[in-house]
Amino acid sequence: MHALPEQSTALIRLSDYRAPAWRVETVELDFDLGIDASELSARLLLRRDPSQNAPLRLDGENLQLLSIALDGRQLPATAYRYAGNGLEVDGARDGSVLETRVRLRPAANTALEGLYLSGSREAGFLLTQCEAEGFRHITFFTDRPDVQSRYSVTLRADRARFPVLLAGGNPDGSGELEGGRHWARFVDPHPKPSYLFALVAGRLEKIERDYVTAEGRAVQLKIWAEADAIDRCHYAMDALERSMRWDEQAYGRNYDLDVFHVVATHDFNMGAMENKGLNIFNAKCLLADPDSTTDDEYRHVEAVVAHEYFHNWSGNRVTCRDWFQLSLKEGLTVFREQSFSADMNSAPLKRIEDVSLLRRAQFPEDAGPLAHPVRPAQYSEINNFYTATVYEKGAELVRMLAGALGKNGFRRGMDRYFERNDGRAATLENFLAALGDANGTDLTPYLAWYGQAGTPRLSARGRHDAARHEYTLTLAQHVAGPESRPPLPIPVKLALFTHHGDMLPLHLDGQTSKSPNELVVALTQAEQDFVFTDVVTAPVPSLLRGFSAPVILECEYTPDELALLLAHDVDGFNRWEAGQQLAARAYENLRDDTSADALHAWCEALASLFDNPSIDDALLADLLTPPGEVELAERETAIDPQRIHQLRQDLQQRLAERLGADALHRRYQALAAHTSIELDALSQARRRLKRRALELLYLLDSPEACRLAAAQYRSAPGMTDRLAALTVLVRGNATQASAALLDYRERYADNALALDKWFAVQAQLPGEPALERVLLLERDAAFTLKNPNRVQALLGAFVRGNPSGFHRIDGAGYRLLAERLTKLDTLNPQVAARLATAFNGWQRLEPLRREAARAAIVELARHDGLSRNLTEIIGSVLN
Ligand code: 0A1
Ligand code: ZN
Repeated sequence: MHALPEQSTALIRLSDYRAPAWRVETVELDFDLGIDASELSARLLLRRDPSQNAPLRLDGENLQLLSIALDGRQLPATAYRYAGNGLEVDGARDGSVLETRVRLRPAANTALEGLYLSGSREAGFLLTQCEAEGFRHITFFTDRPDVQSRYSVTLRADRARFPVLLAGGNPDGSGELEGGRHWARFVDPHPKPSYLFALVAGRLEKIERDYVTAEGRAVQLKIWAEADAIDRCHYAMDALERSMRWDEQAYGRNYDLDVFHVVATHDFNMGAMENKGLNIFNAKCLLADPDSTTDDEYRHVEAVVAHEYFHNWSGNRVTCRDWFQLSLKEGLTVFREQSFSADMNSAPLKRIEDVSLLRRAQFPEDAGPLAHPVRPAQYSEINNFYTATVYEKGAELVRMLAGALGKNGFRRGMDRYFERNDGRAATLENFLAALGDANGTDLTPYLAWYGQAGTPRLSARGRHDAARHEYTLTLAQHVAGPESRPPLPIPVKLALFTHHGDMLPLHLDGQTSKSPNELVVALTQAEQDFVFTDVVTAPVPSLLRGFSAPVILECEYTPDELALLLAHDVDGFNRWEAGQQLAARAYENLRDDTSADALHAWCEALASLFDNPSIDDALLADLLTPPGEVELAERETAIDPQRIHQLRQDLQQRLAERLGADALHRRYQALAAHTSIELDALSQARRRLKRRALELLYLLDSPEACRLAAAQYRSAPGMTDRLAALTVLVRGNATQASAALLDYRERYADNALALDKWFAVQAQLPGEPALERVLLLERDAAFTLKNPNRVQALLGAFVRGNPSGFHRIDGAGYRLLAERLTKLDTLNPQVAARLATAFNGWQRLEPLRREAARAAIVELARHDGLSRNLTEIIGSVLN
């Protein structure tokens, strides 16, 4: 019997949470694997909550039910009902055993949720993706994270076609079967929720390493990939080992199985997945080699490997009670991953990267119709809530808690959290309680952060009393929304500078600070004064150092004050931040045609930093980069993305003029003399600044910059330099661009990840020509809507990474997106829904574009049969 998928758009509410009426104590799964059809027998030992009198109801979607038995007896059709997305069974008791057999169709599964085929029918392999609700596409189950069960899994398959058989847990035997088939069994000693189940079967190669945990457990680390990719797994193996050691040292967390598998696939909806003992990675987050991977991508691989590994404790050993608590594992794990990356690389650069991402991805989300709290109160489709808010803002909230407790206090709190909740499904309240209890403090005021959407604004005003030598800092907070909201606790890390750029010792009543020049004040009310004594002359405050809270700071600095901080702040992040604020003001000078005081101050400050040998090359590259187009748009009301692009170009041109073609040229040549492909910080920094110098030079002398770029393209020792050169040529519409593109297309014809970059670079052609190029590229033999990475590379780069190209005034960009979404949605609803979020913010466009966008979205919404995923996004966006 086939059940039709039910496209219910009913809302699931946090306030409706009930403990499960039925649990599954043990699960035995027995798979007969095949590409077109796989069959699965499941044996569930059921436990009933005696306080609830509910009939047995299990989740199940798109399952072809072959047989069903309860306590050893086949059930007649009258004893169960399978309709829509659930199976109801009569007569089940506490301790009953339910046995079902179902047939699955992996090769026909284009949604990449449940059991599916990666790659071709002939050469590809089978794998599963279960978070959040994929397990119900595999078998009937209580598919919710607060049901934790012990799994034994047996896989059977043809040995020649599926030589490698993997599932989570420890190996528990394997052997031959008749007819060229074989089997392997896995037992996971740790009870787990169904979303952490995984299997992989096919032709895969591996690299291995032995690892001994701090507690003395011998673990085999195995990374698996298809034959053509296995040589690109060594960097991930090193990153994995670093992550494991770091988690032992930083959090005292050890790995807890005998084997740890990691598998790379080219067909994956997200970045990677932390399945217990069997992590599965989108190849773009795992594979790396100098010829096809940029420096930024290397760091990303390291971060994602760490993220998935860290989930073994923050997510797997302690999981979420329900999906509203998603940030409990995601925000926490992103924070842990960020701390790890900061330790492995440069901490200030990492902070700049993270805050840039927050502003580019999360602030716009929080400012538009898709805004939701870090802990949403309701959803229709949970897959739509793997958002920048849950991940990135969630990490910022953990960072504030960690800051409030201090290094040792936070570690104490985390120890308490793991100890109390190990093996359990927890809530954000449990998290705050553990952190607070271990430190004798009440952190519940922070819950307010989890419950409200929107980016708070923090306004700061300083007043100096020359007679009393007092400096009063008035801080106030404001969030758009219901007036009755309680104030949030906002930690503001600050320092005071003299006009000579020296830090002042701080004297604030009742506050002690470890460092005499820096302290954290906590704003807990709507408005508060902080009075500093012994301040002889009016200081320049450096506020929110290290971005101590995820807010928008409003402070009336003069351009000279920002320039002072840009020149002297010792906090690398705040130095950059002062530069960003100043650049935004310089941008406004150009936009509004007002006095060029900020523009002048920005250019002068950067010109002197450009000649300052004590500044790290990578930081300098970041300082020389103004806020991106998306961030600049956030400051406007009637957004014209093409004008923003042009103004930002003008702004950079002014900077380039101030630095001068000769100086840029010299700096470029000096950096180009280093040709190492090493990944050490210095080499990466040089490549970054070299790229920036070339981009700025292009704005002054495009023929010369294109000549240098073409030469750099040809002689590049690695992908960072090659892609940087290609980007300059393509964006600059250089005559050398087509030869370089042709060369690249051929060179990487068999390297999907490198080819993705070829699509993305062209999709980001500025302005009107981008759309034509996208249409052309869609006809390339390598383009397909079936592969999420390829869709992301072409359509994603166009609609999200290219505002001036996508937001055409004739609305053609919007119509293209709407049209492609209807096709994509029939193949892969998750990917379609994510792409559709590019419509977010259309209400703030200038009137012509606004109307064109609205018309395209309304037309899209009229389509019949859209998925629940896409329906929810369109519905919210139109609101
Ligand atoms: N938990 C993963 C993210 C993830 C979520 C959903 C997926 O399939 C729809 C896949 C991965 C992480 O945070 O890494
Ligand atoms: Zn995660």
